[in-house]
Amino acid sequence: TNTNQCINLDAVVVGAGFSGLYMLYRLREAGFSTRTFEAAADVGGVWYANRYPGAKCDSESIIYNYTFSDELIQEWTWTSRFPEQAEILKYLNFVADRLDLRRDIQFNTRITSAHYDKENKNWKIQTEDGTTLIAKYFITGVGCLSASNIPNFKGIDSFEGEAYHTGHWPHEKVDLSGKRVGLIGTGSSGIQAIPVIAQEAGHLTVFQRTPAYSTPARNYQYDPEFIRQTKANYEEIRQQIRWSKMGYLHTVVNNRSALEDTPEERQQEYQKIWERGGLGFSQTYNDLLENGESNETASEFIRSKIGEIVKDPNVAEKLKPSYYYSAKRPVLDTNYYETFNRDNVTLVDVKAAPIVEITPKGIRTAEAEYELDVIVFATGYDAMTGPLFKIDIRGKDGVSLKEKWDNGTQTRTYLGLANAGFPNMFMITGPESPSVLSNVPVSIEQHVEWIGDCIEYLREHNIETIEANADAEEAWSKHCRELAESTLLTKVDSWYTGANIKDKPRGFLIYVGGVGEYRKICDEVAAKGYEGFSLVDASNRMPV
Ligand code: NA7
Repeated sequence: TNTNQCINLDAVVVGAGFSGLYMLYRLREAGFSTRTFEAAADVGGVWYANRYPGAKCDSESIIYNYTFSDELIQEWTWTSRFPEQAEILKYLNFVADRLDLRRDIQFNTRITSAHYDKENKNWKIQTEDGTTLIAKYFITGVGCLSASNIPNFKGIDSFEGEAYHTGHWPHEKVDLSGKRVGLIGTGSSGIQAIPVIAQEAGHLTVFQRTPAYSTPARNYQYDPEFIRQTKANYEEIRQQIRWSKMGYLHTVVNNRSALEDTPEERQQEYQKIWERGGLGFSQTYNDLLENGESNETASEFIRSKIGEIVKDPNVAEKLKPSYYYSAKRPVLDTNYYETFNRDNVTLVDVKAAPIVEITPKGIRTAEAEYELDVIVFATGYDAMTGPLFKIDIRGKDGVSLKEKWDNGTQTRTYLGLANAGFPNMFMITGPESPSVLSNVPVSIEQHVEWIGDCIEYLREHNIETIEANADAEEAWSKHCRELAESTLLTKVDSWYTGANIKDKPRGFLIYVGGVGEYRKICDEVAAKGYEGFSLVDASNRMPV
């Protein structure tokens, strides 16, 4: 092992997913000695880990990639509208090879702590295998949905069959044929997995606590002519997504309230999007996320579709959600509701009769016991703060990020990028940035480029440390909370609010003002010489 080894670097990056790969490239190209550390055995981040049956992305392929390099755009060709996990992982491997990134990535290496050393103005970072890294900059690319959540069910360790969380699916194929499979959770992961597992399993029992609003993905193979045009016009696509509301193409279809249309007109609009497929549904009207009455028109449309598809009226009723559409993460599916018409699929409502315990033989609810060979936990993630809290990050006063944020009750960041008290540390897709309320690669690119430009600026101006000011941080957090409060997103329990994790404080850790607006704000901060930050040079002076 590497015990006691000490390595000096300009920058340490955590994670080799979309964020860490580009951050490494960006800094290395600018001449900074940089190393990326990855706990897994290879590149890919969440796309390395999420190998459950049916795993795919809800963003369209042609915009679910890096846009900074025309070579990468021209040399890579997506096969279908919505990319499957294996294809995204292949893409990230292609990027790692094409940009020759692997030589600066250390795999199978978890970063356990990062402590700022006030005397030496650098970060002392420990790996699990005992190596100490000394770096001027510490940058996290740990993702927002990478710390998995398995509820602490009574008896969970007593189960004698196989058990898997969707986010830690084995690499070798799991044989489910003929088996009695129980799946807990009906978020995006569960809803993607259910139709695929149902085809293989002997019997599938779905344990649903809260039904989701799911709409058809309508995946299809790309036509070569479409790909040719996309590549030829990519610069236009790039500009469009960078300045859009959510990092998607053509986000708002109708720039008007749902209530301005007649019921018949609304029905037509919703039907159009239902047939087109994809996430566009929440953008049919511009007030679905602000106005409860408008929202109800979309919610009711989807409920009526569930009623049409699912043959057993009792099952259909259980599958119909009652909260605001899109206030929880909207889901895309392929044959999800249809799957409940199969003879080998049973829906169990665990809101009505909660799971009491896991037994050696299966799952026992308040009403019945279900004997199972396999349990699939599609139970989600400790989002946003969870991945950061897995590392013991301590700032200049020895206070940990977890303490500073008072375990999440006082999460405060500046621009979702930086923290007062934590000099020379940056977070890619940190709390209070657009992150998961956007097509994430677009948000990642913006953060990486902003951080890269900032570090270059510091070098040019001989600046030793950059640190967010407490008042700027306070103002940013307040702004984020106010924006979120003006929407329906804070009115429903979800992983956006932290309500899915037992004892996690409720908050709203995403900037909802939009990707384009956010980019503008970040650019202005930089143009004003990093307004809201304190920059200190080597002789401890604030430069003029
Ligand atoms: P989600 O969306 O958080 O879904 C988790 C599901 O698991 C959800 O239906 C939960 O019900 C359910 N759950 C969690 N704990 C329990 C317990 N204790 N009992 C019963 N059911 C439970 O995670 P996903 O992995 O599907 O998706 C995460 C994101 O990754 C996704 O949105 C994309 O952005 C990518 P609940 O709704 O909490 O009642």
